[in-house]
Amino acid sequence: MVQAWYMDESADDPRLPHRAEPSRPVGLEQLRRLGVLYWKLDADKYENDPELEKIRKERNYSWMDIITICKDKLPNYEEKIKMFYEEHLHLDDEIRYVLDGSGYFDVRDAEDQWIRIFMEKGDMITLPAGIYHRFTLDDKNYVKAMRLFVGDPVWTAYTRPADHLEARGQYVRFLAQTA
Ligand code: KMT
Ligand code: NI
Repeated sequence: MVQAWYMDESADDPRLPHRAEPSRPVGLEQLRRLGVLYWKLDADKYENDPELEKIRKERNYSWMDIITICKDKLPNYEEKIKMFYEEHLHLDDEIRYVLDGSGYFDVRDAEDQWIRIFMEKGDMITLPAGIYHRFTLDDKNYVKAMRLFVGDPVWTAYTRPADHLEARGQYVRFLAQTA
């Protein structure tokens, strides 16, 4: 199942796990209350997978591409890695399906604490519009992921603070409702 936990406060290398001690694991239900959706799929079948097709159809994830994040394959690697790890939000859902390798998505909970979600081959996630989040590779420095989108992709990231945006206001109201 999903591997997620509250982070420690250490300013050490972000690519380390940063598990709080004593450990505070986070489950699917807690993620769901933050609007974060998670699926486990068979990534070996991603090119022809009825389960993936069902999710895409039900949630209108019509657009997709595949990104490989590693030093030798991603243009402007250092700059992009830095941007991914800056706390930000988007006006639309961020949907990722890890096909190979691994990394961490960090999301803020309702009390503004960081939850770290370990994403490896077969893990698919949707981060809701308006949630503050960030991404980092782990110590293996490699991930290949499908990026999905409802309609035509908009990649604009709004660095925190972005509380004036309507997408943020909507998300904060969603949090209050599910609390
Ligand atoms: C993003 O927007 O943070 C990315 O696309 C990088 C992570 S993809 C596993
Ligand atoms: Ni993002």
